[in-house]
Amino acid sequence: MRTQVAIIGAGPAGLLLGQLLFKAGIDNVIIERQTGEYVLGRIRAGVLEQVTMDLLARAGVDARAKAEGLPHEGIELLFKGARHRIDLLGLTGGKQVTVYGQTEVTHDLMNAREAEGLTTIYSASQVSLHGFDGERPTVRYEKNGATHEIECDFIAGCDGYHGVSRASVPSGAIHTYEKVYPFGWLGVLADVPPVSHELIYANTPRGFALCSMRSPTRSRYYVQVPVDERVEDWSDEAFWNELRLRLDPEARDHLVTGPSLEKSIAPLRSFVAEPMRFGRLFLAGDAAHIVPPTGAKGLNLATADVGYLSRALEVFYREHSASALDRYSELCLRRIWKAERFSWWFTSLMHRFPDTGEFGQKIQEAELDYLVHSRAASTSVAENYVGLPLEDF
Ligand code: RFL
Ligand code: PHB
Repeated sequence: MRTQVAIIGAGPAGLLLGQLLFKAGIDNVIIERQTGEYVLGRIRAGVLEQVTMDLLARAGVDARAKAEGLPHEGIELLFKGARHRIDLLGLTGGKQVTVYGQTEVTHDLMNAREAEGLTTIYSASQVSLHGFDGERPTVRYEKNGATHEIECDFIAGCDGYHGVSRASVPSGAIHTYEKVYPFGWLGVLADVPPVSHELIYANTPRGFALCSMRSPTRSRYYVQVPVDERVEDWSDEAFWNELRLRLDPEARDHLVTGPSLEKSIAPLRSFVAEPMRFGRLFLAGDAAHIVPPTGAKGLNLATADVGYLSRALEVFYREHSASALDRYSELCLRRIWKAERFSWWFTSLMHRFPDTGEFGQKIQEAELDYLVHSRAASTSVAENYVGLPLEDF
């Protein structure tokens, strides 16, 4: 088989890239290790920046996100037992975010791809990348006992943190930066109405908590837990009890509990691989960088990367110029490092670390108190939370 762009991974980065390239008339094939059902079963991000909504619109897959997504004009910060609102809309001159689950984004992209009859190879094993340091890269994989090969012009490595793309780069050509946090998030999805109409990020002496949602009848809640905690040791009742202890009195009264539809623990990590390009292999999304989820940036960074990559490939095929491809890594990384900084800072401010102690708790509360009462500090949080603008090539 031959295509212009071979895309490794059918997560949001790979699927959105496929759709953006298709709209630009660029032929592409997606190779995914898992089944489509498995990909859809992963409960992950929930907050979309306007930049992501605009990219979904460019790809022609924003209809349901616009109709069913919940526009959020603010977020609430809870500390010392009281909630304080950050007015995203007012502080950013009209910007907001949309609450719409990653599962739904993936679903919409998969449906659009199927409707256009584009090729996605699911359940591909032993995926390997070859020749990307030259002009004729190839991707090999096994399926149903046979080995297949795809010839292409470019490979897009959209296969997440544990994928094969980054691992295929010679170690001397790549530099990685990493910070691992000594805690994780225990998350529960449940068909109960959200405790509040806006997201609540809570700093408490018992640790961080987050109240989020997927719809007016489906809630997503998280509590910070030690990194070695086992999900089997958390009954639904134990989760709801711990969450309740981290809320303010009003939210505690309003909290509706119910059986969990999903329960899992996600470790927290900051990670960046530089550069994001090796010859004709381009990394995008979690394959190149990870943020702790506190800033709601993981999915949004992945979509921004493929926004840049699709534009650069369009320039290549339309103008026979590699100038935009040559700037891809630099342009992505400038924005990525700012999101890394924001996610690290917000995580540090909101969580209890092993050495936080009484002094550290007081310092966090003082910073939060300053933040919600200073227009300058609140504006900085709001600007970063709604997402920084994309640059032009
Ligand atoms: P994905 O979604 O990981 O998709 C990568 C795809 O590549 C496939 N793959 C391979 N395919 C072929 N060959 C191989 N050798 C392959 N190896 C892997 C995988 O099966 C998968 O389908 O990366 P992408 O597209 O870059 O998207 C990034 C987002 O998924 C990610 O940034 C966010 O979901 C991060 N994240 C969260 N972000 C938030 O903003 N809020 C959250 O609450 C939140 N929760 C999470 C998360 C990430 C998690 N991970 C990575 C384990 C919770 C978890 C558990
Ligand atoms: C979610 O709804 O899963 C979610 C929302 C905001 C975050 C992280 C996760 O910062």
